[in-house]
Amino acid sequence: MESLPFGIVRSPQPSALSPHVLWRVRPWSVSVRHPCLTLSRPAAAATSSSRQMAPSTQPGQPMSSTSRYSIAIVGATGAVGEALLAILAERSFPVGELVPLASARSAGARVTFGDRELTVRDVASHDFDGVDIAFFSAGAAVSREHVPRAAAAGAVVIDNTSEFRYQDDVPLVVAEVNPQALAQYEKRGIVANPNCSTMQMLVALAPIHRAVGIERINVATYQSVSGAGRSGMDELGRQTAALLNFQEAEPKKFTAQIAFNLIPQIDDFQDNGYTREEMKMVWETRKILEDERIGVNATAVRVPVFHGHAEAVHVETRDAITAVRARELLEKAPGVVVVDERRPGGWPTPVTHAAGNDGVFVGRIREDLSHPRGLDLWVVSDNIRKGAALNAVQLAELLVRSHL
Ligand code: NAP
Ligand code: 2RA
Repeated sequence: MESLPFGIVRSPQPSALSPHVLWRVRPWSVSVRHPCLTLSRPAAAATSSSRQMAPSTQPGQPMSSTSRYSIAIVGATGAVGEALLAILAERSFPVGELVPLASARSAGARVTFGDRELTVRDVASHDFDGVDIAFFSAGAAVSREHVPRAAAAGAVVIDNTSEFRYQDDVPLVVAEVNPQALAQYEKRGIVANPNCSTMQMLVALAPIHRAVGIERINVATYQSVSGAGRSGMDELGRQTAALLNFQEAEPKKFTAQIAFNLIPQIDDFQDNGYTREEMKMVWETRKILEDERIGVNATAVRVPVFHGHAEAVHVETRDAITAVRARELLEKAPGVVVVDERRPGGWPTPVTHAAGNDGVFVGRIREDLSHPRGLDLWVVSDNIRKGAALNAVQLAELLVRSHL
């Protein structure tokens, strides 16, 4: 049995459907939870620097705090929850007790935290009394119901869903961009984690905005199926296997076939013709950069990639900036890894750079031929790590360091 990239295994046994090759899908929801991390693939060009991203602690170094914190993770069996468990352990977050929570469906299941096996409990019957930090990553409806009672019980909630992001008394924080906003968590006991597509874009754009101001952002996203959770990954795997075996690819999770295809709709349509995923980039950019004047025009597209979102970003700045100056700023920016050589392979991709890594990778930096103050960038990052779990853990580190 030969392993191929991204969880597809090729069997030497001929198949009735395909006389030469039998393609099967590894059951990643069971045994390969994060395919990019477990399959052997060439080390990404990025690896040496991409893991050294955090503004608050260096990966692998223990945090200096002597206190231990009681942690709850709601959605611990999901794609983001699993990454939260892994990243808390990797970064030696000072965890005392850790309670993994999910729905009644998963109660009793086991998850791994470092060298510990923990039993998942049902959030509906969980009492948050005594929890210091609660990570919520189980969808907006679950947050709507359970975040207020977790906060009322005294936990500081770091919410990965869209439920509280647009509320004025809840800070929306990217660790490298607006850490100062975190102090506002005291108003409600809640901090919101931005959406993955906004997160990586703003890590890359904040240094340019600080230097010369950004007037307008025009962005097209190329978003991996893991952005839709485990069921998104399952659907791409299942459809790919089916099509390679000359079978039908029936869409269930997505609104059209995703294998070997692109879908120009993520989330629901709004009255203005944009999708909610696109409008999140408008609302969140303005809130995080504290600048209501910035124009954001987004087109969000789902692509048949397992891990890592990519974005073609075109900005119009207030003052002109050269590509050389922008590259200098980005090379010094926390969280950013510049991969920008004008040769084949001199740019980042989801597979070779982002998947399983912490950085926001920026390449194809160039001045826009069609606009006197235009700049183009290609921005790639792991949507589950920096786009969700890593930023949430960075916020917890900042809380512990300065607030708790
Ligand atoms: P996922 O893989 O589908 O996992 C969903 C998790 O939520 C599972 O642990 C599931 O537990 C739990 N859950 C579902 N319904 C529940 C209920 N009624 N009560 C308690 N727990 C329930 O999804 P995901 O990708 O991890 O995303 C989780 C959240 O993070 C979503 O709000 C998503 O928008 C947000 N987010 C995701 C990304 C990304 O790139 N994936 C990025 C940013 C933000 P069971 O095992 O019990 O079903
Ligand atoms: C997606 N941005 O990629 C979403 C995940 N929150 O679907």
